[in-house]
Order: sequence, then structure tokens, then C-alpha cells
Amino acid sequence: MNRTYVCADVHAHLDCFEEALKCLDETDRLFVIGDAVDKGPNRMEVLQKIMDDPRCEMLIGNHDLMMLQYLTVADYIENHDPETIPVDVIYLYNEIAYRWAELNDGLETLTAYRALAEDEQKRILEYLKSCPLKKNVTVNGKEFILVHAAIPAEAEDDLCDAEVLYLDLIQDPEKPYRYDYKTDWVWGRYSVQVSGKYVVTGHTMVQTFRTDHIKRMGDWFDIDCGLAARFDRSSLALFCLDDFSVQYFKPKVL
Ligand SMILES: [Mn+2]
Repeated sequence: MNRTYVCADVHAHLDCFEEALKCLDETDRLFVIGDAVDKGPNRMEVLQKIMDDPRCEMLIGNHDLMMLQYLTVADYIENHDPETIPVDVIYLYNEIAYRWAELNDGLETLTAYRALAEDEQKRILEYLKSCPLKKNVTVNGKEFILVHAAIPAEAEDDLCDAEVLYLDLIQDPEKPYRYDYKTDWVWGRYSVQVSGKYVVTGHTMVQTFRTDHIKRMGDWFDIDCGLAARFDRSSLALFCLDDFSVQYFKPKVL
């Protein structure tokens, strides 16, 4: 039916993601706006499902960006003579390993990733590198900005149709392994209102606003229904941009 759907923060919950996919026709499309990994029981499978389903397009979330930053730096270290590795790379490695693997539940994800065949690891890494952080879509004449968390203040004047990629976060071309993985695009927690456009984000659990349903505030929709927290009341919201309808899917396995 050529409908456009959005979901967010699947967080490795394959069962409810598959249930949501069943609601799509062949010609529908689904934007998964970040945080496919960490927290839930199926650490790599959700990401692989997104990659393999031509109806799906993925945006980067903070968990995916931490994974990408970790793998990029680990890859650099593996492929360089230890004598020549700059000390800031070692610091960055320690910093991201701590932030992702220790603080944000990345260790189990990393273990699942490393258990995959090398070709598959590479395919996943290249896929993540190709995913945007922000996407503009128009549905029935209505304009939407899709982003995992928020719109950084410095980007507010330039919300043209161009995608934002992790490559745009690199500040020093001499150090492509170092980029702003703490960017507000994926970490910001504040109201995002853009004149004349709707904004759809995940990242901040709607339970923060004392509801279990997607939360509309002005023209901003927060659709993260709390799978990361694995509450009894957590669910995956499938939000249809054509008519603003929502379907909710509860994970069988938290
Ligand atoms: Mn997030």
C-alpha cells in the first residue's frame, strides 16, 4: 500500500520486531530510527533482519554509534603496528570500551558480533557506516524529520534534505577514527520543534512522561516505548506516518 512506518529502540528484541514486520505489505517501508542493538535477547539478529529486509532503512542511534566507534577504533588498533599507534587512539579505545561495553550493555553485543563469520562482521560494520543519523521524508505532503534523539543547536539552521552521516561528525580528517560519538543527534534529551515539520525521535522512553504510549508534544513525536528498560509495560511502537496510527507489540521474552 506504499505506507511509511517508523519504529525506534528495538534494542535486540527480535520477536516483537518480526511481529511488527508482518503488518507491512511488500510495498510499505519502515524506518528504524536507531538503537537496534544492546539490552534485549537477540543481540545481532535485529540488525541483520533490518539489513536483509529491503523495506527497512536504518538510522543510527547512540547504541549503534557506540558500537561503530568501538569497532572502528578496534579495527585501527588491530591493523597498525603497536609502536606506531598514537596515544590518543589508545585513550579513545579505553573510553569507548568503557562507555559502550561497561556502561551501556555492549559487552554481550560485542561477544555476539565477534562470534559471527568475519565476512558477516564486515558486512555489519559497513552497513552501520552507511546509515544516516538524520533523514527527511515527505508523506502525503507532510514533512518529517526522523532522528534518533534530537537536533543539535548548530544544525537547526540547516535542516535541508541532506542526510547526516557519521563521517560528518569527523572533525579532523587526519584522525578519521575519532568522531563525535556523543553528538546530540543520538544522545540529546530535549524538546525538538521545527517550524513546518514534524519530528519523530526515539531514545527517551515514553515512561519518562508517565505513559506507555507514544508521546506527542507539539509537532514532536517520541516513539520509544521502553524496550531498553525491559519493563512489563515496555513495547515496540509501529508508527504510521500516513495517518498517525500506532500499533504496539509486546516482547514475549524481556
Ligand atoms: Mn538511544
